[in-house]
Amino acid sequence: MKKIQSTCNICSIGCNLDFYVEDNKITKVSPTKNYPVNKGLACIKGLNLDKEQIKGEVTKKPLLRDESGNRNEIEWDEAFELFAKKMSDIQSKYGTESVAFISTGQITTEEIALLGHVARNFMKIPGDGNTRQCMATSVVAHKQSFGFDAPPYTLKDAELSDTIIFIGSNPAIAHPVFWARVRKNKDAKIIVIDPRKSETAKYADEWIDIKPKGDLTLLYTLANVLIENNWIDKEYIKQYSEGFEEFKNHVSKFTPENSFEKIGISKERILNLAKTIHDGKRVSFWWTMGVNQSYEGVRTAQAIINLAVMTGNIGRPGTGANSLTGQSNAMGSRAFSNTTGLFGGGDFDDILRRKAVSKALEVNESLLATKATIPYNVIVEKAIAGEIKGLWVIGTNPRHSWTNNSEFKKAAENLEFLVVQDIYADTHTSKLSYLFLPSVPIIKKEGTLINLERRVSKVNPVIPKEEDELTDYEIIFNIGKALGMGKLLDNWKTPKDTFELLKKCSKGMPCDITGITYELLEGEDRTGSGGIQWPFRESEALEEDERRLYENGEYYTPSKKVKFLFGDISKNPVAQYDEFPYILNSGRGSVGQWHTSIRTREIPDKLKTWPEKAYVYMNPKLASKLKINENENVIIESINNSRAKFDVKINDMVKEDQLYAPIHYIETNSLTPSVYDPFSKEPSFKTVAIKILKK
Ligand SMILES: Nc1nc2c(c(=O)[nH]1)N[C@H]1C(S)=C(S)[C@@H](COP(=O)(O)OP(=O)(O)OC[C@H]3O[C@@H](n4cnc5c(=O)[nH]c(N)nc54)[C@H](O)[C@@H]3O)O[C@H]1N2
Ligand SMILES: Nc1nc2c(c(=O)[nH]1)N[C@H]1C(S)=C(S)[C@@H](COP(=O)(O)OP(=O)(O)OC[C@H]3O[C@@H](n4cnc5c(=O)[nH]c(N)nc54)[C@H](O)[C@@H]3O)O[C@H]1N2
Ligand code: SF4
Ligand SMILES: [Mo]
Repeated sequence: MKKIQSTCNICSIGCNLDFYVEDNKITKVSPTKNYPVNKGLACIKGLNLDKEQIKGEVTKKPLLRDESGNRNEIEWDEAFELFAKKMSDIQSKYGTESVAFISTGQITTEEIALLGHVARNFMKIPGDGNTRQCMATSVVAHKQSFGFDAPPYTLKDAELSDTIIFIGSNPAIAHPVFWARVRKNKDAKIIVIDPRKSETAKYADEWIDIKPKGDLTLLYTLANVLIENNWIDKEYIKQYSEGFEEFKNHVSKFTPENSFEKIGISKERILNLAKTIHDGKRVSFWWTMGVNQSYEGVRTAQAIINLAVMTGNIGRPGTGANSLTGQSNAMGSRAFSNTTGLFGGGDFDDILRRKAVSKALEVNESLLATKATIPYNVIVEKAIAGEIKGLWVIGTNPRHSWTNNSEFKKAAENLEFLVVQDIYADTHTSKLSYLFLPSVPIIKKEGTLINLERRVSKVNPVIPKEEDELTDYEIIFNIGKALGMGKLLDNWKTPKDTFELLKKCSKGMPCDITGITYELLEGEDRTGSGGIQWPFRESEALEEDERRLYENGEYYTPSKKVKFLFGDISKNPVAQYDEFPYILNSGRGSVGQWHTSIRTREIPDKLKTWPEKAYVYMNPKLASKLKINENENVIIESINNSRAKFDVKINDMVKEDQLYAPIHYIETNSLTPSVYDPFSKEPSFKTVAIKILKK
């Protein structure tokens, strides 16, 4: 029996798992004991990675739709030729940018980068990722405030904090292994800011039951109270930040008294919370989708950064303004996808970076993409308008997960050529495809993933591929060949080749990985096989398993100072009013459920604890007012004018005027709006006005 260590590619924690293999079959999966991230822990999803693909439609050869609408297997070579011909024909007929892709944070960094090379450099097409629905807000907030998309923390900071504040974050469900580490820190005070009494809020010392989207007002009010009481770190502000005076002036109008209506938190509780932050010696702030998925997400994330900076809670053990990522490789896609920045970071019009990247890739500068992509929402809008005619979807299921999801259906139906590349042929999106390209799952792949604390870790093939099976890497490579890339693929033959190219691209950047090699990551010694956080430069020695950024107070802005950024409070474009009197909130349902429920199928039935059908949580008082019984099926209509049916689960985790719908059912996103943050273009999924109709 062989033991092979590899990285879980489901959530952003990036646990390592030991796979025991006999006769090319996985006999057992257990969490790697000495891996610094999970230290012998794992969740139900990772532990069932061996059950991949038991349920659901799987093919080894591509599927092509015929005139009567049936899908038939074709040979791989035929599929690559067809892809190249169709996409090139569309581009010559309607223009280069009439073709686009939508990718994912759930494949390896090498695959993401090769896609960036083939599609963005060579095809010159726009392409975005599902990370737009998720991390775009943090990315923009980091870039503007810190000067680079570089989250400050290492996971150990949660163990070292004396005060831990979660804002719009439910790690008990969404980041279970991290949550287990948080809970080990018995001395810390845990505060949860969430309109809903989430599983995390239930456990916390204090639940700040804020009104939905009251966060920006609350954070500005807290900043004002801290300033007025002189509970700030003047020395840190002076030495390491800029824009504080303007910020101070801006927040001076946010008093506990006049904020009450917007946030529903009393003056006493606000003062208490400010005092708790002041009293804490090591305060860490952690935010996730309750912040990012908002029409004012970027400014809210920056308000969290401002609080950490002004109280000196950044760059020290146990502190930080820390954005938790969701998918296994969102961080890889952020640094190396060639969609919103060059490989390794830097704007497309940055002359020096263009030179460095073209040199690293050994290509002419004119090959590099010349501008950032149009965002996801614009790709969908352009497909609906008929300006985009060809779309390549990889490792994501937008027919289910995109906001106002019938818009994606409209887009798909309007396309001349929809290609879907997934490990399952029967996702809602795969089923819409004209050409379906099957890829193998992570257990048959090689490459790297980057977790939420910037840790690069190795994915190793656990069992071999069978005949006709291809990895995403091989599929994308062969598409490049069929498109006629020729010599432009010479340096990209294997994932390892690509990793070496990315290292060169990252040289001198904040995400420098020049010191990392596959060999080091695979090494038996503790350091390398524990994954390595970026930055890790050539000839650097790895002394610590856990490293945080900004310890010397230097940031990546031109002045090296962190910026105080802020803005006015906006009105929720889809706020509740008489006709739509309730709010629909949405997010994760349970530890075992994953997004669009495709991979949730991999968990054995006996372990499934969640309902089959779409449901909402409703407060007992509202249920009694509307005379709705447990498990009654109701129709919910949203401000979109869309309707969907949900079973009602009566539960006091939600307030009387709010419902909560897990995202794992396609119904939920039929109700969410086409509303976005103005800077990040991330959908404002979480707060939409609805009404409830009894059947
Ligand atoms: N089991 C499981 N784990 C997952 C995932 C999964 O699908 N299943 N998905 C992964 C991914 S990609 C991501 S991005 C993460 C997401 O991780 P989280 O963001 O932690 O999860 P969510 O449930 O989306 O939302 C978190 C909380 O935001 C709250 N919220 C809603 N509106 C507001 C508001 O206006 N203000 C505040 N303060 N809070 C609000 C919700 O009530 C919810 O409790 O999870 C990752 N982990
Ligand atoms: N209302 C509402 N909507 C939301 C959210 C919310 O909080 N509220 N959260 C949003 C967030 S944060 C996210 S990240 C998105 C997630 O939304 P999606 O990305 O659409 O969700 P998944 O179900 O993870 O889809 C991933 C797909 O990739 C496939 N896949 C897995 N491994 C591989 C592989 O190795 N190769 C290939 N080619 N395919 C693979 C899976 O089979 C699956 O079909 O949903 C967003 N939608
Ligand atoms: S916590 Fe995340 S990375 Fe760890 S086993 Fe579960 S899904 Fe995989
Ligand atoms: Mo996400």
